[in-house]
Amino acid sequence: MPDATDAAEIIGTHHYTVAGMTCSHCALSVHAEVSELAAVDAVDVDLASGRLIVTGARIDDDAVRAAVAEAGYEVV
Ligand SMILES: [Cu+2]
Repeated sequence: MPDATDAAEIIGTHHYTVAGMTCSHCALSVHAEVSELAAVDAVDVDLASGRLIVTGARIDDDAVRAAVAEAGYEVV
């Protein structure tokens, strides 16, 4: 973990929209898969809107997409 100053410079918040989530279990599955990514500090999934917000340093969009796909859903 970098020190606070470094972290403030590199941590970002990335917004995605996930298609196909229909219930809280879907949202939990997405949350669990994305949370496993090494660079991720925080994950917020909103079922109603399909919004996925991922916070962390050097978040890799392709890795997030792959994690969502692993859960069985798609970033649109
Ligand atoms: Cu579901």
